[in-house]
Amino acid sequence: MKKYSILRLFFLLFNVVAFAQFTQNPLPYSFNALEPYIDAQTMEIHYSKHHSGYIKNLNAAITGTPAAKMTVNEIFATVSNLSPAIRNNAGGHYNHELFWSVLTPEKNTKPSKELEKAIQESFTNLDSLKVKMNKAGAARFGSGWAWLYITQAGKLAVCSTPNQDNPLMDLAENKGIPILGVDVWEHAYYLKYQNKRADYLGAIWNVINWNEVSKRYSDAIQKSQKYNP
Ligand code: MN3
Repeated sequence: MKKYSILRLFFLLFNVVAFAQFTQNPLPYSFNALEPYIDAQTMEIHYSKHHSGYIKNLNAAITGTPAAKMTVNEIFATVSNLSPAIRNNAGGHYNHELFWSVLTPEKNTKPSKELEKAIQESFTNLDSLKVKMNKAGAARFGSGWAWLYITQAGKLAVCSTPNQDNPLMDLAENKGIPILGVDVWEHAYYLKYQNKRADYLGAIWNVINWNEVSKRYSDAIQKSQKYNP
């Protein structure tokens, strides 16, 4: 009986190691931390239902396929050859991990000197960047994302993607490394803002974590310099 239990435990652990590919990081703040700009109920449903749903569906979609052994970046690099379920749910997982990290209840975070310089080069100033991001988010028909990303030429740019696509995907129209993403699916704002997506886009700048965006900028620039010496 005891031997049976040990075998059973081993089998269970094997299953966990072999099949639980992707997991959800804890939210770095409480559900109500971004009030009044993003309400607690939206955050709770968004994190606990939508994001966790993408992870569950992603793990189901990769099981028994070559993608089960890939990192999320490897999945994006070959996503045009993978199933729509893997594309949608890998994007859904990655995009939300990025989204939670670039939001914060901390007030007055600012772009680093390095990022500020890049913003001035590409957009003149931070306000023009916000206008451009808000336009990209408002113009996205249906569901999708607005992105601040680093192009393959190493410049900052703004784009939008449909559904759960992102600039890391091999099939993206605008390819690069995203450093700030704004979710414009209705589930991200509807409870508080209803049909007023532009109001949500205007409010979200109050809770952007510029420390994290600056860190992502610096990491991505170092990476792109490695590829383009
Ligand atoms: Mn979402």
